[in-house]
Amino acid sequence: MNNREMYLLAKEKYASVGVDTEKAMDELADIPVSLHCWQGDDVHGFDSDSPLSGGIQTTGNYPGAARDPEELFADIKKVLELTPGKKKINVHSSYAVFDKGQHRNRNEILPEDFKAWVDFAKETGTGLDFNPTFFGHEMVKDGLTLTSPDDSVRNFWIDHGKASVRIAQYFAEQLGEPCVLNFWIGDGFKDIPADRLIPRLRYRDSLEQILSEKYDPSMVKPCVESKVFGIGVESYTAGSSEFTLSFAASHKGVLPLMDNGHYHPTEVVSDKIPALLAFFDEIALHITRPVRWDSDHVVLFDDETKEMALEIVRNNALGRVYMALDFFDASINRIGAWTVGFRSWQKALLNAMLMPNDRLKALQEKGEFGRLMAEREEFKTYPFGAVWDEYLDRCSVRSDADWYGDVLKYEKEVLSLRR
Ligand SMILES: [Mn+2]
Repeated sequence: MNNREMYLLAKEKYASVGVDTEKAMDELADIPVSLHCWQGDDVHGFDSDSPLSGGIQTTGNYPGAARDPEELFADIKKVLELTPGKKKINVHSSYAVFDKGQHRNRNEILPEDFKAWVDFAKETGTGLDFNPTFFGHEMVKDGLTLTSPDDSVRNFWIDHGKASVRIAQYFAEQLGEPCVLNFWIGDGFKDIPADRLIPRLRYRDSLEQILSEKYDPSMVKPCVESKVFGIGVESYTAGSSEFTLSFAASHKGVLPLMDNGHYHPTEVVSDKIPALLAFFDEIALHITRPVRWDSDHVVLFDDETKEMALEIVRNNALGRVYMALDFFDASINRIGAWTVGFRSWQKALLNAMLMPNDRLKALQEKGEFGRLMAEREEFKTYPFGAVWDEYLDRCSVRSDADWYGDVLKYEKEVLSLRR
């Protein structure tokens, strides 16, 4: 039986419980998901030789990492080929593409330093999101940026933030779609602080100064991303969950961004999504896979990933949640890592759309919990795979399990030549 025949049977099976597979595929193909540029080169970027800081770390030294913009663009194109659905590219400011012989420090970067990304987005039909880069730079002093007691340090980073607002505005204008502008800093302390409040007050003031820069709030979506701890900042993180959530709640138009690697290992972001939807018009996510800590493993089609997608889909919040991937694995082929992660989130969204969510919600409302459990277990084994394959076929993306053969071919012909 071919994919099409399998799909037609699956379509009927789903229709029998009130699920419209055609509607699900149409809807999924139209929802942008942001693909992070930093999986391709282990978060190195192009603007600085400083080692990573801010408590994040890549592990592994698989050959073939992109070394310059041309290589990174080529690699991203390969990923676009192997993944279904609508995409944006998530760019960090450390990925500025300067003209030959040109260099600008992060406090002075200009929209034109990102024109290559705009051209790339136009060429590939993708959108763009933006992130100021508050790490991996010599002006990170004692691990601090926007919370630094040293005014020259703090002002440098405030200027970086303002420059980033202007770049996000430029992206949105050029591409005619909203640009998510995410603020994350790794500021914190290795050991027990003597004052937990002062750095947070400085962080708050820094963000307020940055966001006083002019932008169109319908097109630029500033977010604040929290974190629980990082390597070397185990005792205190200024931008904790309570800090960023309170900042977003008290500053109109600012969105909270939850990265599901940035919480204690027993907390789940799936449960936090509806909690925030009860208060915020829009929220943002970084989708990753934490293994015991913020390890940024490749996203899989696992239970928590499915549950996060379900919370968005069954609450009709696809138009309210900005979704971006955030992981970096340097121990395996990076194109494969990117592709598996992107496909996994697409699978999770499709899976959520194929659940008879209204029927299950009604059982909960009626208190029929035994039946709810029984039915949910049955739907888990419905022919999801047949719809997934049909979706890939319609998106002109390889639906056979050997798509990894394309990755290996690219490794042999392109990546292995990078030495
Ligand atoms: Mn993140």
